[in-house]
Amino acid sequence: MMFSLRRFGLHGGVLCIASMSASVANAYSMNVANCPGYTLGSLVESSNGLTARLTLTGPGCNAFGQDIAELTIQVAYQSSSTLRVKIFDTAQEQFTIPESVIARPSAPAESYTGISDLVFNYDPSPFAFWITRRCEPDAMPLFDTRISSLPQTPIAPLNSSDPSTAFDAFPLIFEDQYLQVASALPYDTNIYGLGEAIASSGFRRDMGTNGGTGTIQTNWNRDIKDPIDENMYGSHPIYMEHRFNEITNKSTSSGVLLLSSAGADIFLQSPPDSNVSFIEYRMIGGILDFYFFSGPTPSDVIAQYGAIIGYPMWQPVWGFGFHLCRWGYSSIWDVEDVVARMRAANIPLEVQWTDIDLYHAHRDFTTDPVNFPGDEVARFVSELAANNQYYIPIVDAAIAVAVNSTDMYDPFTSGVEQDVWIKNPDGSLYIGEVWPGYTVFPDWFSANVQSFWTEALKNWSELGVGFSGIWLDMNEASSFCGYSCGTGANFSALVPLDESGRVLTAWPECYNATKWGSSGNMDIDGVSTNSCTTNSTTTTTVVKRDIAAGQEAGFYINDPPYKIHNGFGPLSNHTLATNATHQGGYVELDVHNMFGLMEEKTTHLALKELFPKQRPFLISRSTFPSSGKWTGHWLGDNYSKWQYMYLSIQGILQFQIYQIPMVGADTCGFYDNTDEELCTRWMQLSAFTPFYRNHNTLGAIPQEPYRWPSVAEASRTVIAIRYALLPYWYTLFANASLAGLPTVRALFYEFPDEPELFAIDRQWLMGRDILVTPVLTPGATTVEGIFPGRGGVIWRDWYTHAVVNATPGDLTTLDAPIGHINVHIRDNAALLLHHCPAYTIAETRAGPYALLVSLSKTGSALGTAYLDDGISPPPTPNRTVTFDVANSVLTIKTSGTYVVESKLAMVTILGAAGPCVVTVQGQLVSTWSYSASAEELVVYDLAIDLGEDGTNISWQ
Ligand code: MIG
Repeated sequence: MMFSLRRFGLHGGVLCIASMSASVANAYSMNVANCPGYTLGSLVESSNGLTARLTLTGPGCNAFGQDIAELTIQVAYQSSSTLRVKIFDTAQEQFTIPESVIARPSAPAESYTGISDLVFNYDPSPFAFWITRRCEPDAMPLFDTRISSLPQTPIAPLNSSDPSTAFDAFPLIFEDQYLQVASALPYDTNIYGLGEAIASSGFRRDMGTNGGTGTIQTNWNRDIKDPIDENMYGSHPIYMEHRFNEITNKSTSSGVLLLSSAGADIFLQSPPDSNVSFIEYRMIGGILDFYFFSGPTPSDVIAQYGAIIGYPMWQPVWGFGFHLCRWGYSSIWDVEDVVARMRAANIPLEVQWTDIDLYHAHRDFTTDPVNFPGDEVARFVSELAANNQYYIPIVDAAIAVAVNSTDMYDPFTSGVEQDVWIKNPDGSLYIGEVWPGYTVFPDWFSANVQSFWTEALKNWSELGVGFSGIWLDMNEASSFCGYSCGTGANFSALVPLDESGRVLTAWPECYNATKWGSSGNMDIDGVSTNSCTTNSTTTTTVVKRDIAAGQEAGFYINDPPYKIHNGFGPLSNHTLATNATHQGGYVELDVHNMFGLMEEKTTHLALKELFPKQRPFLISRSTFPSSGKWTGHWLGDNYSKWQYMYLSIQGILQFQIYQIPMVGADTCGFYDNTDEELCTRWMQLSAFTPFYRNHNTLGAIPQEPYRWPSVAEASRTVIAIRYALLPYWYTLFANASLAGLPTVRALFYEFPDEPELFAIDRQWLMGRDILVTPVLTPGATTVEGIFPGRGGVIWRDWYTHAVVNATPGDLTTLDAPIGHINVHIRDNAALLLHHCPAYTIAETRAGPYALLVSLSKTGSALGTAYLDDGISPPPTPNRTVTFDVANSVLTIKTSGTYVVESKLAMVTILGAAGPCVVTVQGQLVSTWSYSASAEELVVYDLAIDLGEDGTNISWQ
């Protein structure tokens, strides 16, 4: 902590109301070509790696800060798959993420030196390092900072008005306000991750090849309606590389985490006339703390990353139900009516949410006395609970400042007493502005914040707001005014913002409001008639700024010399200012990107304390590495556009890499009005994503799924499929929490040697076995999809069980009328299902199970199900059931202590030859049927106890 106190002392007296700018010109050279690099010395090897000194080789270049002369490098073999390279200033004055915020595994007891998959190699002077695979010492390294000595054509700026995107040299730079490191990569290799991003290039990041402009990924969390190719709510400096060898036709994946909360630009580029691509990190603070993961499969890389930052939290099983929300419910009775209409339409509703409409004067932890009176909210929530339904309210990050002495607002005043608010450098309260007017912000580093926050949630709950989970919003953190605009202000002069009169009039692409009116209704009962083409690409461009803008002498806390490509320009815009000050001597500049993470952790721990027998449920907007330990995530403020429905897929895939698997989009779209067809398709798509919530903005037409018959019908169908698949989802999530494995997978994760899959982001796999091919365009009655496995895999239709006649390695056209989403089952699979999907998850779970087996060409299948009570925080009694099919015999193995009440009632075997006899536990049974056309054997009226080991069913 001493490092940040230094800054506190140096800059503590400056209270910035407006952006400081242009005081000292030319304080820094802005030229990286003269940077001398470092020389390695004093190397000491240990059983787990090495430590050495890095000394600046010549006079500092002071490119965008002051060069730090003495560095320490520590190399540690963390496990056979994971290698850490940490380079920090020997004096330890630079900000370093405390273990209290992100705990990491301690050094292993055994030594992996000499046996680990990865090898650290280095040149002492100029110091450079590269990471190779032990078994492939001569292959191009996975990471290689010798790029500075590679012959390069200088790369012109990506944008001529923005010299900060020029690359003419790649020295290692370690300054107080600027760190730079670059690695060569194979030309046009496949890179995924580095978000949070909505990339116009798709899930696979743009390397600046094939006409692409390359990627500038900026990490500076901000509250912004889902932008394309700009920084947004969260920061995740982790990427996965999937490297394809064109000679062997084999692929291997690896991963790189640079664990830093500093504001950063990360570039992916390919110099013209060069045969390499590269990644360059430019960070405005912190240290270099790299973790390298050896894979070799994509799922391995993701799991290895999880082992470092922590596996995702266990979800309560009801979290997989359908969630409904909007901003703009007028009262609790309005919400109650929505719940009743869902039931009347027989569309399952598991969790009803409310937005800030609930609040009194937009203040957290209150209820509006007129429209959402506490006792009525309490009654509403208890009625939901009586029906096995749940309730989630929103919590905004900012807390209103009481406006005068008669204004009783306990969360603010008790927060003052307990000293939990973020401060200005002079120690006064930092006061920004959000929905309720002037606000303070919790300091998650403060000593009392945990007890304060737990108490606030507890009081709210006692007021009648009986929440089962919490929705965290505005935690980038969002503030609508510049700097501490409320310091010294007249508090009563700023009233809560009111947007209640807002009416949105924009529509999805191709919606014809003249023809169809302002209800979103269309003439599509069963068949889409809305044929048109969409080429509307809503793109936004980063405002490029000159790197020499706004200099200050010494340490520039308000305006760091290197200008990252923040979409809002100056770092303090629309958020807490970089000079906002935390307990422990931390400054916002260093910890900004962790505000959301720290709020998630605090809220999660509060919920655990309030409800010790229940798994917390959280959904949050701003995330950082390790957020998945505490929360799930929704993809933020998208638009009711076909384009954004497509883009939601890459978001869901990305967050699997980030170890936040519980993720989903605002279904039917948030901003602007949706329409019947888009909402139908989106309700279908999201049913096969982890977090399934329909959410809508203030002033847009209602979009609850009962509003249109076609949407209602499609929703009933897909929710029933989702609830049937719940044991499968649940097992995938258990494997995420136990071993870090991704729940949703890009196709190439399972078929890594098929390059035609590397850019596929219009389809995905649920786990290993379920392939989803949604319609993403209006007016469609068919959809094209690829069936991976190049003909070696049998894919069967979920609905008909028919084998797909797929074109190996290429697109196949499938029927997709409006009420239908294509779902296919992989072969060699055994899926435990709920036999009777019901209105709620509790009722569904109380019913019997079914087993769906899809045999391989050789008649085999294998599947596992993880079962527990779905509520209690692990460790809790659980059971693992394995279904193994070979030689026309299904054997069920089971272990664990959890008692499964529901019986297995039906077994369906796809791909079975027509049998003469069927036996259960060796006894002949007559309760079976066989369809030769579908090669489908169904054994019914079973009552198999999943707690009994060794049950078998055979057919001969
Ligand atoms: O400034 O609470 O992303 O889901 O409906 C907007 C109102 C604040 C932003 C969230 C959105 C939510 C909205 N919030």
